[in-house]
Amino acid sequence: MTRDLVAFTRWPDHLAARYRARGYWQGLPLCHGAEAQAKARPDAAAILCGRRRISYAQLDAHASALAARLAQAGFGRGDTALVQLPNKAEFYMVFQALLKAGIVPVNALWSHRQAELTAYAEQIRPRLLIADRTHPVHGGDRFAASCGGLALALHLNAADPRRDLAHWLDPRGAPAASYRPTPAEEVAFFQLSGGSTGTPKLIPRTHDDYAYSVRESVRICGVTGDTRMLVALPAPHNYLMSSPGSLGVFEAGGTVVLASAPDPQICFPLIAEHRVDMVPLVPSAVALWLEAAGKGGHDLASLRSMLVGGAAFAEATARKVPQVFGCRLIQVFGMAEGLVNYTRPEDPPGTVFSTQGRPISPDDEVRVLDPEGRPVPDGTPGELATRGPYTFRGYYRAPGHNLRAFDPEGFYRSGDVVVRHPSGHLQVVGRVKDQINRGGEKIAAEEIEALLLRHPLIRQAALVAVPDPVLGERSCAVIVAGDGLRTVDVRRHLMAQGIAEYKLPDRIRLASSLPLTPVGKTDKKRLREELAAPVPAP
Ligand code: J2J
Repeated sequence: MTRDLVAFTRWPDHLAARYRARGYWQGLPLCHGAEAQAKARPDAAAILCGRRRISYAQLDAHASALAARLAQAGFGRGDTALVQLPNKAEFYMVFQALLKAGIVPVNALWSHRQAELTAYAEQIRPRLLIADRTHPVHGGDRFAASCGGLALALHLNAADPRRDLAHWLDPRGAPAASYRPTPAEEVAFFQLSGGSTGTPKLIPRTHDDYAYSVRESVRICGVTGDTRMLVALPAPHNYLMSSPGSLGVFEAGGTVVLASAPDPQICFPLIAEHRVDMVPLVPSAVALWLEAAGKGGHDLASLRSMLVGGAAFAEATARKVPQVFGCRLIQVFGMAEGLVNYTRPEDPPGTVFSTQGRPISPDDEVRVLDPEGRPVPDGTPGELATRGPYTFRGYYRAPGHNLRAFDPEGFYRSGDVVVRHPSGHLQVVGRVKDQINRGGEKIAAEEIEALLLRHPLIRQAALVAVPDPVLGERSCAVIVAGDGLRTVDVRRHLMAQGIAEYKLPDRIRLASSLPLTPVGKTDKKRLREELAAPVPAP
Protein backbone atom coordinates (compact mmCIF):
# COMPACT_ATOMS: atom_id res chain seq x y z
CA MET A 1 0.00 0.00 0.00
CA THR A 2 1.16 3.51 -0.78
CA ARG A 3 1.35 4.64 2.80
CA ASP A 4 3.19 7.88 2.10
CA LEU A 5 -0.05 9.42 0.79
CA VAL A 6 -0.43 11.04 4.17
CA ALA A 7 3.06 12.52 3.93
CA PHE A 8 2.19 15.30 1.48
CA THR A 9 3.10 18.88 2.33
CA ARG A 10 0.45 20.37 4.58
CA TRP A 11 -0.50 23.86 5.65
CA PRO A 12 1.29 25.04 8.80
CA ASP A 13 -0.77 24.55 11.96
CA HIS A 14 -1.59 28.21 12.54
CA LEU A 15 -3.05 28.59 9.04
CA ALA A 16 -4.93 25.30 9.24
CA ALA A 17 -6.40 26.43 12.56
CA ARG A 18 -7.49 29.73 11.02
CA TYR A 19 -9.12 28.03 8.03
CA ARG A 20 -11.05 25.76 10.38
CA ALA A 21 -12.02 28.54 12.77
CA ARG A 22 -13.39 30.59 9.89
CA GLY A 23 -15.51 27.67 8.71
CA TYR A 24 -13.68 27.11 5.45
CA TRP A 25 -12.60 23.60 6.30
CA GLN A 26 -15.60 21.69 7.56
CA GLY A 27 -14.23 18.19 7.97
CA LEU A 28 -16.55 16.68 5.35
CA PRO A 29 -15.50 14.30 2.58
CA LEU A 30 -15.78 15.48 -1.02
CA CYS A 31 -18.39 12.83 -1.77
CA HIS A 32 -20.69 14.41 0.81
CA GLY A 33 -22.44 16.83 -1.57
CA ALA A 34 -23.87 14.17 -3.86
CA GLU A 35 -24.60 11.85 -0.92
CA ALA A 36 -26.62 14.55 0.81
CA GLN A 37 -28.62 15.11 -2.39
CA ALA A 38 -29.31 11.37 -2.64
CA LYS A 39 -31.06 11.67 0.71
CA ALA A 40 -32.69 15.08 0.21
CA ARG A 41 -33.86 14.74 -3.41
CA PRO A 42 -33.27 11.15 -4.50
CA ASP A 43 -35.26 11.43 -7.70
CA ALA A 44 -33.76 14.67 -9.00
CA ALA A 45 -31.59 14.25 -12.10
CA ALA A 46 -27.89 14.32 -11.24
CA ILE A 47 -26.54 13.46 -14.69
CA LEU A 48 -27.89 13.43 -18.22
CA CYS A 49 -25.62 11.36 -20.44
CA GLY A 50 -26.81 10.49 -23.94
CA ARG A 51 -30.26 8.93 -23.48
CA ARG A 52 -29.55 8.10 -19.83
CA ARG A 53 -30.96 10.04 -16.89
CA ILE A 54 -29.20 9.24 -13.63
CA SER A 55 -30.91 10.41 -10.47
CA TYR A 56 -29.04 11.27 -7.28
CA ALA A 57 -30.31 8.02 -5.75
CA GLN A 58 -28.93 6.07 -8.70
CA LEU A 59 -25.61 7.91 -8.71
CA ASP A 60 -25.20 7.07 -5.05
CA ALA A 61 -26.33 3.47 -5.47
CA HIS A 62 -23.82 2.86 -8.27
CA ALA A 63 -21.01 4.55 -6.36
CA SER A 64 -21.83 2.64 -3.17
CA ALA A 65 -21.93 -0.66 -5.05
CA LEU A 66 -18.47 -0.09 -6.53
CA ALA A 67 -17.09 1.12 -3.19
CA ALA A 68 -18.42 -2.00 -1.45
CA ARG A 69 -17.05 -4.39 -4.08
CA LEU A 70 -13.66 -2.70 -3.95
CA ALA A 71 -13.65 -2.85 -0.14
CA GLN A 72 -14.52 -6.53 -0.30
CA ALA A 73 -11.66 -7.05 -2.75
CA GLY A 74 -9.31 -5.53 -0.18
CA PHE A 75 -9.01 -1.96 -1.44
CA GLY A 76 -9.21 1.01 0.88
CA ARG A 77 -7.30 3.72 2.62
CA GLY A 78 -3.70 4.03 1.44
CA ASP A 79 -4.48 2.72 -2.04
CA THR A 80 -4.34 4.76 -5.21
CA ALA A 81 -6.11 4.39 -8.52
CA LEU A 82 -5.37 5.52 -12.04
CA VAL A 83 -8.63 6.39 -13.79
CA GLN A 84 -9.13 7.30 -17.42
CA LEU A 85 -12.72 7.58 -18.55
CA PRO A 86 -14.48 9.70 -21.18
CA ASN A 87 -17.19 12.30 -20.49
CA LYS A 88 -19.71 9.70 -19.39
CA ALA A 89 -21.77 9.20 -16.25
CA GLU A 90 -19.42 6.41 -15.16
CA PHE A 91 -16.68 8.95 -14.57
CA TYR A 92 -18.71 10.54 -11.75
CA MET A 93 -19.90 7.18 -10.37
CA VAL A 94 -16.30 6.01 -10.15
CA PHE A 95 -15.04 9.24 -8.61
CA GLN A 96 -17.76 9.15 -5.95
CA ALA A 97 -17.02 5.48 -5.27
CA LEU A 98 -13.29 6.02 -4.82
CA LEU A 99 -13.90 8.96 -2.49
CA LYS A 100 -16.31 6.88 -0.43
CA ALA A 101 -13.80 4.04 -0.16
CA GLY A 102 -10.80 6.21 0.65
CA ILE A 103 -8.98 5.21 -2.54
CA VAL A 104 -7.05 8.16 -3.94
CA PRO A 105 -7.30 8.56 -7.72
CA VAL A 106 -5.53 10.40 -10.48
CA ASN A 107 -8.16 11.17 -13.11
CA ALA A 108 -6.23 11.28 -16.38
CA LEU A 109 -7.66 13.20 -19.31
CA TRP A 110 -9.09 11.19 -22.19
CA SER A 111 -6.51 12.78 -24.52
CA HIS A 112 -3.63 11.38 -22.47
CA ARG A 113 -1.60 8.55 -23.91
CA GLN A 114 1.08 6.13 -22.80
CA ALA A 115 3.64 8.78 -21.84
CA GLU A 116 1.36 10.74 -19.51
CA LEU A 117 -0.28 7.65 -18.02
CA THR A 118 3.10 6.07 -17.36
CA ALA A 119 4.34 9.23 -15.66
CA TYR A 120 1.28 9.26 -13.37
CA ALA A 121 1.53 5.54 -12.65
CA GLU A 122 5.20 5.85 -11.73
CA GLN A 123 4.35 8.54 -9.21
CA ILE A 124 1.31 7.03 -7.50
CA ARG A 125 2.00 3.29 -8.15
CA PRO A 126 -1.70 2.46 -8.49
CA ARG A 127 -3.15 -0.81 -7.20
CA LEU A 128 -6.26 -0.13 -9.26
CA LEU A 129 -6.72 0.87 -12.90
CA ILE A 130 -10.13 1.94 -14.21
CA ALA A 131 -10.20 2.62 -17.94
CA ASP A 132 -12.13 2.17 -21.17
CA ARG A 133 -11.34 -0.59 -23.66
CA THR A 134 -12.17 1.78 -26.54
CA HIS A 135 -9.23 4.03 -25.60
CA PRO A 136 -6.12 3.33 -27.74
CA VAL A 137 -3.91 2.67 -24.70
CA HIS A 138 -6.36 0.28 -23.02
CA GLY A 139 -7.46 -1.87 -25.97
CA GLY A 140 -4.98 -4.50 -24.79
CA ASP A 141 -3.35 -5.23 -21.45
CA ARG A 142 0.13 -3.94 -22.18
CA PHE A 143 -0.26 -0.75 -20.23
CA ALA A 144 -1.84 -2.51 -17.23
CA ALA A 145 1.02 -5.02 -17.29
CA SER A 146 3.55 -2.19 -17.26
CA CYS A 147 2.16 -0.76 -13.99
CA GLY A 148 4.14 -2.55 -11.30
CA GLY A 149 2.01 -3.40 -8.28
CA LEU A 150 -1.35 -3.22 -10.01
CA ALA A 151 -3.82 -5.57 -8.32
CA LEU A 152 -6.95 -4.99 -10.41
CA ALA A 153 -7.97 -3.45 -13.74
CA LEU A 154 -11.62 -2.69 -14.45
CA HIS A 155 -12.85 -1.58 -17.85
CA LEU A 156 -15.79 0.05 -19.51
CA ASN A 157 -16.69 -2.00 -22.60
CA ALA A 158 -14.87 -5.01 -21.18
CA ALA A 159 -15.12 -8.41 -22.83
CA ASP A 160 -14.34 -10.21 -19.56
CA PRO A 161 -17.43 -9.94 -17.32
CA ARG A 162 -15.33 -10.20 -14.12
CA ARG A 163 -13.44 -7.04 -15.08
CA ASP A 164 -16.46 -5.21 -16.42
CA LEU A 165 -16.90 -1.82 -14.75
CA ALA A 166 -20.64 -1.90 -15.46
CA HIS A 167 -20.91 -5.05 -13.38
CA TRP A 168 -18.87 -3.60 -10.50
CA LEU A 169 -21.18 -0.55 -10.50
CA ASP A 170 -24.36 -2.63 -10.48
CA PRO A 171 -26.24 -2.12 -7.20
CA ARG A 172 -27.83 -5.56 -7.55
CA GLY A 173 -25.96 -8.14 -5.54
CA ALA A 174 -23.46 -5.68 -4.09
CA PRO A 175 -21.85 -6.98 -0.87
CA ALA A 176 -22.48 -5.39 2.51
CA ALA A 177 -18.80 -4.52 2.96
CA SER A 178 -17.91 -1.44 4.96
CA TYR A 179 -15.72 1.36 3.68
CA ARG A 180 -15.00 4.95 4.50
CA PRO A 181 -13.37 8.05 3.03
CA THR A 182 -9.94 9.29 4.01
CA PRO A 183 -10.01 11.92 6.79
CA ALA A 184 -11.02 15.32 5.44
CA GLU A 185 -7.60 16.87 6.06
CA GLU A 186 -5.92 14.21 3.95
CA VAL A 187 -5.58 13.78 0.21
CA ALA A 188 -8.89 13.10 -1.54
CA PHE A 189 -7.41 12.87 -5.02
CA PHE A 190 -4.59 14.16 -7.16
CA GLN A 191 -5.28 16.96 -9.59
CA LEU A 192 -3.17 17.31 -12.74
CA SER A 193 -0.80 20.21 -13.17
CA GLY A 194 -0.59 22.00 -16.51
CA GLY A 195 3.09 21.89 -15.74
CA SER A 196 6.27 23.53 -16.86
CA THR A 197 8.66 20.71 -16.02
CA GLY A 198 9.91 17.54 -17.68
CA THR A 199 7.44 15.19 -15.98
CA PRO A 200 3.74 15.87 -15.45
CA LYS A 201 3.30 16.83 -11.79
CA LEU A 202 0.54 15.80 -9.41
CA ILE A 203 -1.25 18.11 -7.00
CA PRO A 204 -2.52 16.61 -3.74
CA ARG A 205 -5.97 18.06 -3.00
CA THR A 206 -7.57 17.46 0.37
CA HIS A 207 -11.30 17.02 0.99
CA ASP A 208 -11.30 20.11 3.19
CA ASP A 209 -9.59 22.47 0.78
CA TYR A 210 -11.32 21.32 -2.39
CA ALA A 211 -14.78 21.23 -0.82
CA TYR A 212 -14.32 24.82 0.32
CA SER A 213 -13.44 26.04 -3.17
CA VAL A 214 -16.46 24.18 -4.56
CA ARG A 215 -18.89 25.55 -1.96
CA GLU A 216 -17.80 29.13 -2.51
CA SER A 217 -17.84 28.68 -6.29
CA VAL A 218 -21.45 27.53 -6.03
CA ARG A 219 -22.36 30.65 -4.12
CA ILE A 220 -20.46 33.07 -6.36
CA CYS A 221 -21.74 31.59 -9.62
CA GLY A 222 -25.31 31.15 -8.38
CA VAL A 223 -25.57 27.38 -8.83
CA THR A 224 -28.86 26.00 -7.46
CA GLY A 225 -30.94 22.84 -7.52
CA ASP A 226 -32.39 24.10 -10.83
CA THR A 227 -29.02 24.54 -12.52
CA ARG A 228 -28.39 22.49 -15.64
CA MET A 229 -24.71 22.73 -16.43
CA LEU A 230 -23.25 21.55 -19.71
CA VAL A 231 -19.93 19.73 -19.22
CA ALA A 232 -18.42 19.66 -22.70
CA LEU A 233 -14.76 20.18 -21.80
CA PRO A 234 -12.85 17.26 -20.22
CA ALA A 235 -14.77 16.27 -17.07
CA PRO A 236 -11.67 15.58 -14.90
CA HIS A 237 -10.17 19.01 -15.53
CA ASN A 238 -10.05 21.15 -12.39
CA TYR A 239 -12.26 23.80 -14.04
CA LEU A 240 -15.03 21.34 -14.92
CA MET A 241 -14.74 19.60 -11.59
CA SER A 242 -14.71 22.52 -9.18
CA SER A 243 -15.17 25.98 -10.69
CA PRO A 244 -18.03 25.38 -9.89
CA GLY A 245 -18.02 22.30 -12.08
CA SER A 246 -19.72 18.98 -11.53
CA LEU A 247 -18.95 18.94 -7.81
CA GLY A 248 -20.59 22.36 -7.54
CA VAL A 249 -23.67 21.06 -9.33
CA PHE A 250 -23.82 18.02 -7.05
CA GLU A 251 -23.36 20.22 -3.99
CA ALA A 252 -26.40 22.29 -5.04
CA GLY A 253 -28.48 19.37 -6.33
CA GLY A 254 -28.57 20.51 -9.97
CA THR A 255 -27.98 18.51 -13.14
CA VAL A 256 -24.81 17.86 -15.14
CA VAL A 257 -25.51 17.50 -18.86
CA LEU A 258 -22.61 15.68 -20.51
CA ALA A 259 -21.25 16.34 -23.99
CA SER A 260 -18.34 14.62 -25.70
CA ALA A 261 -16.75 17.84 -26.99
CA PRO A 262 -17.39 21.59 -26.93
CA ASP A 263 -18.36 21.75 -30.63
CA PRO A 264 -21.50 23.81 -31.29
CA GLN A 265 -22.97 21.01 -33.45
CA ILE A 266 -22.84 18.71 -30.42
CA CYS A 267 -23.68 21.27 -27.73
CA PHE A 268 -26.40 23.45 -29.23
CA PRO A 269 -28.93 20.62 -29.61
CA LEU A 270 -28.20 19.52 -26.01
CA ILE A 271 -28.77 23.06 -24.73
CA ALA A 272 -32.13 23.22 -26.49
CA GLU A 273 -33.22 19.72 -25.47
CA HIS A 274 -32.23 19.93 -21.80
CA ARG A 275 -32.75 23.66 -21.22
CA VAL A 276 -29.11 24.07 -20.18
CA ASP A 277 -28.62 27.34 -18.30
CA MET A 278 -24.91 27.33 -17.37
CA VAL A 279 -21.87 26.45 -19.44
CA PRO A 280 -18.15 26.65 -18.66
CA LEU A 281 -16.04 27.20 -21.78
CA VAL A 282 -12.51 28.10 -22.83
CA PRO A 283 -12.02 31.17 -25.08
CA SER A 284 -11.34 29.12 -28.23
CA ALA A 285 -14.70 27.36 -27.82
CA VAL A 286 -16.45 30.69 -27.24
CA ALA A 287 -15.15 31.85 -30.63
CA LEU A 288 -16.67 28.79 -32.32
CA TRP A 289 -19.94 29.23 -30.44
CA LEU A 290 -20.18 32.90 -31.41
CA GLU A 291 -19.70 32.02 -35.05
CA ALA A 292 -22.24 29.20 -34.97
CA ALA A 293 -24.80 31.20 -32.97
CA GLY A 294 -24.50 34.03 -35.49
CA LYS A 295 -25.81 31.70 -38.17
CA GLY A 296 -29.04 31.30 -36.21
CA GLY A 297 -31.40 28.34 -36.16
CA HIS A 298 -30.67 27.29 -32.58
CA ASP A 299 -32.68 27.69 -29.43
CA LEU A 300 -30.16 28.88 -26.87
CA ALA A 301 -32.69 30.93 -24.89
CA SER A 302 -32.25 28.82 -21.75
CA LEU A 303 -28.60 29.93 -21.31
CA ARG A 304 -28.21 32.22 -18.32
CA SER A 305 -24.50 32.14 -17.48
CA MET A 306 -21.41 31.44 -19.50
CA LEU A 307 -18.17 30.94 -17.61
CA VAL A 308 -15.02 31.62 -19.59
CA GLY A 309 -11.53 30.77 -18.42
CA GLY A 310 -8.46 28.62 -18.88
CA ALA A 311 -6.68 30.94 -21.32
CA ALA A 312 -6.46 34.61 -22.30
CA PHE A 313 -9.86 36.02 -23.29
CA ALA A 314 -9.90 39.16 -25.44
CA GLU A 315 -12.07 41.96 -24.10
CA ALA A 316 -13.70 42.49 -27.52
CA THR A 317 -14.84 38.85 -27.54
CA ALA A 318 -15.96 39.04 -23.92
CA ARG A 319 -18.29 41.93 -24.80
CA LYS A 320 -20.02 39.81 -27.43
CA VAL A 321 -21.07 37.08 -24.97
CA PRO A 322 -24.08 38.87 -23.45
CA GLN A 323 -25.00 40.42 -26.80
CA VAL A 324 -25.02 37.20 -28.78
CA PHE A 325 -26.10 34.66 -26.15
CA GLY A 326 -28.28 36.95 -24.05
CA CYS A 327 -26.61 35.58 -20.94
CA ARG A 328 -24.32 36.73 -18.16
CA LEU A 329 -20.57 36.38 -18.56
CA ILE A 330 -18.48 35.14 -15.64
CA GLN A 331 -14.73 35.27 -16.22
CA VAL A 332 -12.78 32.70 -14.27
CA PHE A 333 -9.04 32.51 -13.79
CA GLY A 334 -8.14 29.35 -11.97
CA MET A 335 -5.47 26.74 -11.63
CA ALA A 336 -5.44 23.10 -10.57
CA GLU A 337 -2.93 24.14 -7.89
CA GLY A 338 -5.65 26.13 -6.12
CA LEU A 339 -6.44 29.84 -6.42
CA VAL A 340 -9.60 30.60 -8.39
CA ASN A 341 -10.85 34.08 -9.32
CA TYR A 342 -14.30 35.02 -10.59
CA THR A 343 -15.93 38.19 -11.76
CA ARG A 344 -18.98 38.82 -9.58
CA PRO A 345 -22.60 39.67 -10.40
CA GLU A 346 -22.19 43.04 -8.67
CA ASP A 347 -19.08 43.99 -10.69
CA PRO A 348 -19.51 46.87 -13.17
CA PRO A 349 -19.72 45.57 -16.78
CA GLY A 350 -16.31 47.06 -17.63
CA THR A 351 -14.72 44.97 -14.87
CA VAL A 352 -16.48 41.80 -16.04
CA PHE A 353 -15.27 42.30 -19.61
CA SER A 354 -11.71 43.38 -18.90
CA THR A 355 -10.58 41.43 -15.83
CA GLN A 356 -10.39 37.76 -14.90
CA GLY A 357 -12.06 38.29 -11.56
CA ARG A 358 -10.94 38.36 -7.95
CA PRO A 359 -10.13 35.52 -5.54
CA ILE A 360 -12.80 33.35 -3.97
CA SER A 361 -11.70 33.75 -0.37
CA PRO A 362 -10.93 36.70 1.90
CA ASP A 363 -8.03 34.51 3.05
CA ASP A 364 -6.54 34.07 -0.41
CA GLU A 365 -3.28 35.95 -0.03
CA VAL A 366 -2.10 37.35 -3.33
CA ARG A 367 1.26 38.93 -4.04
CA VAL A 368 2.32 40.45 -7.34
CA LEU A 369 6.11 40.34 -7.60
CA ASP A 370 8.88 41.76 -9.74
CA PRO A 371 11.63 39.44 -11.06
CA GLU A 372 13.58 39.91 -7.80
CA GLY A 373 10.58 38.82 -5.77
CA ARG A 374 9.65 42.27 -4.49
CA PRO A 375 5.97 43.35 -4.44
CA VAL A 376 4.96 45.77 -7.20
CA PRO A 377 2.24 48.44 -6.82
CA ASP A 378 -1.30 47.84 -8.10
CA GLY A 379 -1.52 48.51 -11.82
CA THR A 380 1.99 47.20 -12.50
CA PRO A 381 2.48 43.76 -14.06
CA GLY A 382 4.22 41.13 -11.96
CA GLU A 383 4.24 37.43 -11.20
CA LEU A 384 1.31 36.16 -9.17
CA ALA A 385 2.25 34.31 -5.99
CA THR A 386 -0.43 33.04 -3.66
CA ARG A 387 -1.29 30.98 -0.63
CA GLY A 388 -4.62 30.30 0.98
CA PRO A 389 -7.22 27.85 2.23
CA TYR A 390 -7.45 25.87 -1.02
CA THR A 391 -4.06 26.47 -2.63
CA PHE A 392 -1.83 23.41 -2.34
CA ARG A 393 1.50 23.46 -0.49
CA GLY A 394 3.59 21.14 -2.63
CA TYR A 395 3.58 18.84 -5.67
CA TYR A 396 3.54 15.15 -4.86
CA ARG A 397 7.02 13.67 -4.49
CA ALA A 398 8.82 16.62 -6.06
CA PRO A 399 10.92 18.19 -3.28
CA GLY A 400 13.44 19.76 -5.67
CA HIS A 401 10.80 21.35 -7.81
CA ASN A 402 8.82 22.51 -4.77
CA LEU A 403 11.81 24.53 -3.60
CA ARG A 404 11.49 26.60 -6.76
CA ALA A 405 7.70 26.60 -7.02
CA PHE A 406 7.20 28.05 -3.51
CA ASP A 407 8.77 30.91 -1.65
CA PRO A 408 9.95 30.48 1.94
CA GLU A 409 6.58 31.68 3.25
CA GLY A 410 4.72 29.00 1.32
CA PHE A 411 3.45 31.22 -1.47
CA TYR A 412 3.01 29.28 -4.71
CA ARG A 413 4.63 31.05 -7.66
CA SER A 414 2.02 30.61 -10.36
CA GLY A 415 4.18 31.67 -13.30
CA ASP A 416 1.34 33.96 -14.45
CA VAL A 417 1.97 37.65 -14.99
CA VAL A 418 -0.96 39.67 -13.72
CA VAL A 419 -1.98 43.23 -13.02
CA ARG A 420 -3.91 43.81 -9.81
CA HIS A 421 -6.50 46.55 -9.61
CA PRO A 422 -7.23 48.33 -6.33
CA SER A 423 -10.53 46.38 -6.18
CA GLY A 424 -8.50 43.16 -6.00
CA HIS A 425 -9.47 42.14 -9.53
CA LEU A 426 -6.70 40.52 -11.54
CA GLN A 427 -5.95 40.80 -15.18
CA VAL A 428 -3.80 38.05 -16.67
CA VAL A 429 -1.35 39.75 -19.01
CA GLY A 430 1.34 37.16 -19.61
CA ARG A 431 3.37 34.28 -18.30
CA VAL A 432 6.87 33.63 -17.03
CA LYS A 433 6.53 29.84 -16.86
CA ASP A 434 7.79 27.80 -19.79
CA GLN A 435 4.39 26.62 -20.90
CA ILE A 436 2.23 26.86 -24.00
CA ASN A 437 -1.49 27.48 -23.54
CA ARG A 438 -3.10 25.90 -26.59
CA GLY A 439 -6.76 26.86 -26.29
CA GLY A 440 -6.70 26.11 -22.56
CA GLU A 441 -4.71 22.88 -22.95
CA LYS A 442 -1.36 23.36 -21.26
CA ILE A 443 1.89 22.05 -22.69
CA ALA A 444 5.08 22.04 -20.62
CA ALA A 445 7.83 22.94 -23.08
CA GLU A 446 10.44 20.98 -21.14
CA GLU A 447 8.42 17.77 -21.33
CA ILE A 448 8.27 17.86 -25.14
CA GLU A 449 11.88 19.05 -25.50
CA ALA A 450 13.06 16.07 -23.42
CA LEU A 451 11.13 13.69 -25.69
CA LEU A 452 12.52 15.37 -28.80
CA LEU A 453 16.08 15.00 -27.51
CA ARG A 454 15.60 11.24 -27.32
CA HIS A 455 15.81 11.17 -31.13
CA PRO A 456 19.36 10.19 -32.14
CA LEU A 457 19.62 12.96 -34.77
CA ILE A 458 18.22 15.81 -32.63
CA ARG A 459 20.92 17.84 -30.90
CA GLN A 460 18.92 20.80 -29.57
CA ALA A 461 15.22 21.48 -29.30
CA ALA A 462 13.04 24.34 -28.10
CA LEU A 463 9.25 24.39 -27.96
CA VAL A 464 7.73 27.87 -28.03
CA ALA A 465 4.32 29.46 -28.41
CA VAL A 466 3.26 31.21 -31.59
CA PRO A 467 0.14 33.38 -31.62
CA ASP A 468 -2.94 31.79 -33.18
CA PRO A 469 -6.24 33.48 -34.01
CA VAL A 470 -8.33 30.47 -32.98
CA LEU A 471 -6.49 28.76 -30.12
CA GLY A 472 -4.70 31.83 -28.78
CA GLU A 473 -1.41 29.97 -29.04
CA ARG A 474 -0.02 27.05 -30.97
CA SER A 475 3.30 25.30 -30.46
CA CYS A 476 6.35 25.44 -32.65
CA ALA A 477 9.35 23.15 -32.19
CA VAL A 478 12.64 24.62 -33.33
CA ILE A 479 15.16 21.87 -33.82
CA VAL A 480 18.87 21.66 -34.50
CA ALA A 481 19.63 18.24 -35.94
CA GLY A 482 22.13 16.15 -37.81
CA ASP A 483 21.81 15.58 -41.56
CA GLY A 484 18.85 13.72 -42.89
CA LEU A 485 16.20 14.56 -40.28
CA ARG A 486 12.84 15.41 -41.85
CA THR A 487 9.92 17.06 -40.07
CA VAL A 488 7.78 13.95 -40.58
CA ASP A 489 10.39 11.96 -38.66
CA VAL A 490 9.98 14.34 -35.74
CA ARG A 491 6.23 13.85 -35.64
CA ARG A 492 6.59 10.08 -35.94
CA HIS A 493 9.18 10.05 -33.20
CA LEU A 494 6.87 11.93 -30.82
CA MET A 495 3.84 9.85 -31.71
CA ALA A 496 5.80 6.66 -31.15
CA GLN A 497 6.39 7.76 -27.56
CA GLY A 498 2.65 8.02 -27.01
CA ILE A 499 1.90 11.57 -26.01
CA ALA A 500 -1.45 13.38 -26.05
CA GLU A 501 -2.16 14.74 -29.50
CA TYR A 502 -2.52 18.33 -28.31
CA LYS A 503 1.15 18.21 -27.30
CA LEU A 504 2.39 17.40 -30.81
CA PRO A 505 4.07 20.54 -32.20
CA ASP A 506 1.80 22.39 -34.61
CA ARG A 507 4.85 23.58 -36.48
CA ILE A 508 8.34 22.17 -36.75
CA ARG A 509 11.26 24.32 -37.86
CA LEU A 510 14.71 22.97 -38.56
CA ALA A 511 17.42 25.48 -37.71
CA SER A 512 21.18 25.57 -37.80
CA SER A 513 21.40 26.98 -34.26
CA LEU A 514 19.24 28.36 -31.45
CA PRO A 515 19.62 31.94 -30.20
CA LEU A 516 21.20 32.10 -26.74
CA THR A 517 20.84 34.46 -23.81
CA PRO A 518 23.99 36.04 -22.32
CA VAL A 519 24.16 33.17 -19.79
CA GLY A 520 23.92 30.61 -22.56
CA LYS A 521 20.33 29.42 -22.20
CA THR A 522 18.04 29.16 -25.21
CA ASP A 523 16.62 32.63 -25.81
CA LYS A 524 12.96 31.70 -26.11
CA LYS A 525 11.83 35.30 -26.08
CA ARG A 526 13.82 35.94 -29.22
CA LEU A 527 12.63 32.72 -30.80
CA ARG A 528 9.02 33.68 -30.13
CA GLU A 529 9.57 37.10 -31.64
CA GLU A 530 11.23 35.66 -34.72
CA LEU A 531 8.49 33.11 -35.22
CA ALA A 532 5.69 35.61 -34.70
CA ALA A 533 7.20 38.12 -37.13
CA PRO A 534 5.56 38.11 -40.53
CA VAL A 535 7.64 36.30 -43.11
CA PRO A 536 9.41 39.01 -45.17
CA ALA A 537 8.39 39.14 -48.81
CA PRO A 538 11.01 37.63 -51.14
C1 J2J B 1 -5.74 33.67 -18.73
N1 J2J B 1 -5.10 32.55 -18.35
C2 J2J B 1 -5.78 31.66 -17.61
C3 J2J B 1 -7.76 33.06 -17.65
C4 J2J B 1 -6.45 29.97 -16.41
C5 J2J B 1 -10.89 27.37 -13.50
C6 J2J B 1 -10.54 27.92 -14.71
C7 J2J B 1 -9.36 27.54 -15.35
C8 J2J B 1 -8.53 26.59 -14.77
C9 J2J B 1 -7.29 26.19 -15.48
C10 J2J B 1 -8.88 26.02 -13.54
C11 J2J B 1 -7.12 31.87 -17.23
N2 J2J B 1 -7.02 33.92 -18.40
N3 J2J B 1 -9.02 33.33 -17.35
O1 J2J B 1 -8.13 25.10 -12.92
O2 J2J B 1 -10.39 25.87 -11.71
C12 J2J B 1 -4.07 29.87 -17.24
C13 J2J B 1 -3.05 30.43 -16.25
C14 J2J B 1 -3.14 29.45 -15.10
C15 J2J B 1 -3.32 28.15 -15.84
C16 J2J B 1 -3.92 27.06 -15.01
C17 J2J B 1 -10.08 26.42 -12.90
N4 J2J B 1 -7.50 30.80 -16.48
N5 J2J B 1 -5.40 30.47 -17.08
O3 J2J B 1 -7.05 26.60 -16.61
O4 J2J B 1 -4.44 24.16 -14.12
O5 J2J B 1 -1.80 30.37 -16.87
O6 J2J B 1 -6.44 25.39 -14.77
O7 J2J B 1 -1.99 29.43 -14.29
O8 J2J B 1 -5.32 23.91 -16.49
O9 J2J B 1 -4.18 28.49 -16.92
O10 J2J B 1 -4.21 25.97 -15.82
P1 J2J B 1 -5.07 24.75 -15.28
